Amino acid sequence: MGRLVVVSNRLADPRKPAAGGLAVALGESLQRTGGLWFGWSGTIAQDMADGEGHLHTRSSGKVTLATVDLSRNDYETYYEGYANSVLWPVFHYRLDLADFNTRYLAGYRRVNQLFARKLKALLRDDDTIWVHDYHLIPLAAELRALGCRQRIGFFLHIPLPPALLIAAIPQHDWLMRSLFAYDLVGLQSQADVAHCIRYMTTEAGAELLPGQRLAANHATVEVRAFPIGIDVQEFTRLGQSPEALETYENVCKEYSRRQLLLGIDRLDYSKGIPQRVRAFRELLERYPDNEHSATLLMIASPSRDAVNAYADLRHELEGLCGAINGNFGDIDWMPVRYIHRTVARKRVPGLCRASRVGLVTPLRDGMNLVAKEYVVAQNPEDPGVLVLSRFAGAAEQLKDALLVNPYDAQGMAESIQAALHMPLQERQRRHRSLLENIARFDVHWWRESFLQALQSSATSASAA
Ligand code: ADQ
Repeated sequence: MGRLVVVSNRLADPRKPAAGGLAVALGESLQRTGGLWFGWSGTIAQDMADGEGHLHTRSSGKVTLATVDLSRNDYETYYEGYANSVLWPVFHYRLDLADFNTRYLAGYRRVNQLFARKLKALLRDDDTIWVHDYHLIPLAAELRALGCRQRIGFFLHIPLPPALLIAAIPQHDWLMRSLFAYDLVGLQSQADVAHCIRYMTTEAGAELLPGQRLAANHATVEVRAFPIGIDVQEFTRLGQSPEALETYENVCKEYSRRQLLLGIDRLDYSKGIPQRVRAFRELLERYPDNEHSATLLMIASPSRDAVNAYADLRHELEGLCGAINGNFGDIDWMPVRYIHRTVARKRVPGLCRASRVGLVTPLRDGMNLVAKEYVVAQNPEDPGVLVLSRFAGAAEQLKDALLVNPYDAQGMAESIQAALHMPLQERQRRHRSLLENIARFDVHWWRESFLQALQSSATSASAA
């Protein structure tokens, strides 16, 4: 394999200490091949015309980081608009929250064309290109239109919904057909793959060939599931850091008379946070033995504040938490502790380990890495219990979690009660089995299996 080129909306310097598992894993392949990571700089240039994008390059070890700026209009239409007000809600099954403004599509196409133009100038013939996520679905098609023949793979980090939901997007035909410009399309789960195949065969007139390859318009593309994992060793090391140990001890001391339930997410409507709080209220109502004991610690990091649906969510959550504390709380017991902030990454393992129950209950999620982090952070001798939404991609792998339906407050309350009373032996058995799966299918497995499949994909797009 020649150089690896990674393209994503935002990039992270893989050598910075704050880099997460994904950045580190991609960084390893980039270092090995002297690769290039390309994306948006994060800067909105005030006086720039649309689609101009000044290119910045810098080195981090053997890796080149190349970024472009966006104009304010491009940022609003491509990023806030088409990516986060059309694709994000629809792909998370929320047609009600989608805003199909035609200006957004123009911005999305313009920025994908800008990325293609800027990237093409940096490419070598034997590069392998790996494009990430919903911001850049048509990027390969734009690169092919400029004459690029390199192998190009795509990985979608969010779910792919059923065909009829995709069909609600006014430009779905153009959007989904652009996937045929890739050699390989990677999705998080088998359910997503089934949705993709169904869409392509019913809506795009594609033929399903052996080896999960789809053919249409003289092009073929392979579609496969590559469930993303975490860097188990890195997260275990993080759990031994002074910050993680200090957090663990402080939280254990602070809540020594309580049973702690932890929710940690980006504040996003896909994460099912209000539904989780309602299930917790149901728990307190139905099972009074939890009074003065069960305490829900919810840490939600600020996210996409400028998009309206997110401000509504914030208000709903503040009202719900306030009402529970008012109705159920006592002078010495606040049932819900809601914190609207990002905690330092090194504190996450300590928080997970100190919690008796990990509540990971999204309404829909591509994978959900918090579920895996929670399991890895546990003490194997006395592990906490993972309560996991069956609608997270992770549920396909983590069958020994307590799987719940986040829309069913009563059912969820029953599962939380079961988690709080689960005998030690059962907790240990479930934890062992979950950990085995998470360690086997870690982020390195994910990266290697995707890149190997991309190398061996023999489709028409790069061979034409
Ligand atoms: P996200 O929706 O961002 O990612 P997720 O997989 O849950 O979601 O990962 C979030 C990461 O941020 C975790 O590492 C977690 O520890 C951290 N985090 C979350 N809230 C935090 C907080 N308040 N403070 C500190 N850290 C916090 C998208 C898709 C997912 C998919 C990933 C990876 O939506 O479905 O799993 O990409 O492909």
